[in-house]
Amino acid sequence: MIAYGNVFKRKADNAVVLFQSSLDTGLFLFLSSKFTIIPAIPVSRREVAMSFFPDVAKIRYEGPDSKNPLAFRHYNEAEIVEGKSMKEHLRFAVCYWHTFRGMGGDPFGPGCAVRPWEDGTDSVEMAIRRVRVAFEFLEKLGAPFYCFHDRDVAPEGKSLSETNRNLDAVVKVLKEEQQRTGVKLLWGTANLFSNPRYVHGAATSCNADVFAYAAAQVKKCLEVTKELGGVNYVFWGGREGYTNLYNTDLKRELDHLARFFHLAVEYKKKIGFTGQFLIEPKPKEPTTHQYDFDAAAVVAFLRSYGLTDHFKLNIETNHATLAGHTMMHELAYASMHGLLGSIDANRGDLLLGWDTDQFPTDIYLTTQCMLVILGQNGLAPGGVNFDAKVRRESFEPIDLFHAHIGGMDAFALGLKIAARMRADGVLSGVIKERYSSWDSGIGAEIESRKAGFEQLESYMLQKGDAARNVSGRQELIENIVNRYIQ
Ligand code: XLS
Ligand code: NI
Ligand code: NI
Repeated sequence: MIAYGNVFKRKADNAVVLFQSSLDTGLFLFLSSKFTIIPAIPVSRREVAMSFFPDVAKIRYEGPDSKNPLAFRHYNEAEIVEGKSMKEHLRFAVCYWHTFRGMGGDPFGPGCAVRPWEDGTDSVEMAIRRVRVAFEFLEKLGAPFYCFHDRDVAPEGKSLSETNRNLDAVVKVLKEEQQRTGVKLLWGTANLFSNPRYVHGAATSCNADVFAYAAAQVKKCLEVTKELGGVNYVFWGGREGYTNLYNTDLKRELDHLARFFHLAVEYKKKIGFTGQFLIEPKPKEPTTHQYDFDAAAVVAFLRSYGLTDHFKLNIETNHATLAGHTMMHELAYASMHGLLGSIDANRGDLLLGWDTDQFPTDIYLTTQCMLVILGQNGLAPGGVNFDAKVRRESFEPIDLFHAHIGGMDAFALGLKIAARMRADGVLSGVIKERYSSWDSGIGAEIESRKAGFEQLESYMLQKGDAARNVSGRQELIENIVNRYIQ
């Protein structure tokens, strides 16, 4: 027997009613006269019975006035902004590690998250069930992408070959679920930091065997990412860095890191993987001096080692702030080099000094992100990945929905605000005016390389002094920005 969905809206007052089991035809016909059926997708008895989030229906857009906590107020995936749908602009991804593996453990206590589907093991069977959980979540949320580390999705075995077999078994199910739901892989990545073998780093380890193991792991992860149609591949240098220079050969470690990336590029070409390679900067944690400190350090590294044609950057908010920058600065810096590829959307806590990976809710932040992203005509093939976790105190499964709905809405609102500001030319006008001395006269001559030191000296000797400066009007501009943020 097939029931047509398990969510109904009462015609009389529009109240949403959930039916958690399948219905027989008589009852179904009776209900149809009293209720509007929300999802028109047939749901088989088996799927309804297997639901891991039985109290949550597909999250829908209800508009800014909605008070339904399980609805979008701003993310309307089909809505067109600057000629593209919100879905295409934002390319939202859910991360596997925090959302499906995070249990809320911290240095002071174990995880306390309630996840009824977990059986407490790290078995392949559990990993496969978790894939079903993940895809039910993704489907109900309406996020078009997900991201994973190899070790999030499948457990490590006793040897590399057993580990690879475990991964293959889970990848088969991931593929099946991708096909069933249409959800795609934004990026895959290898976890080169959790296992004790990576204590001194992976590509930058003092132990050459560890470099070899990391290479084998990335090789496999590239194959798997290709198999799943991943459109990017991320390198986050988890333990690539150092704590003490007395025992560290800085130059040798950085040369090894570059060698590792060149080998990855070679292998990517060899297997015909067409996804974009991304490096994710982070300044501290776990090591004191992370090599990929910030966007500027990564750009300089890529340039020094001839890698700029093969890599872009995946910029994360909380990493930007740990580096003493704003997210907007990091995005703009990567973007001006043509190297902004994707973002890890989250936020830190102003009062805490570590990577708290909270969900983004600040509209100034999301507006600033979207100003840079729209300014470079989008992120594709990259996207907006929520590398974010619910607080330890938010331990129920429903909190995962609240967190993602809030993050998606914050970005959708930021997108709308940024587009309105761009349509009115508020900031572009300010910047154009501020730099107008470069558009003609001596400014244009400097930019077009017509004027050297001698010409500049005679120009100034003749003029006597520089033209007077004008106010930067910072406060006025902030007030104007505030008119848009509502
Ligand atoms: C950790 C990083 C990590 C990367 C993927 O701080 O953000 O989650 O995004 O390895
Ligand atoms: Ni982080
Ligand atoms: Ni990240």
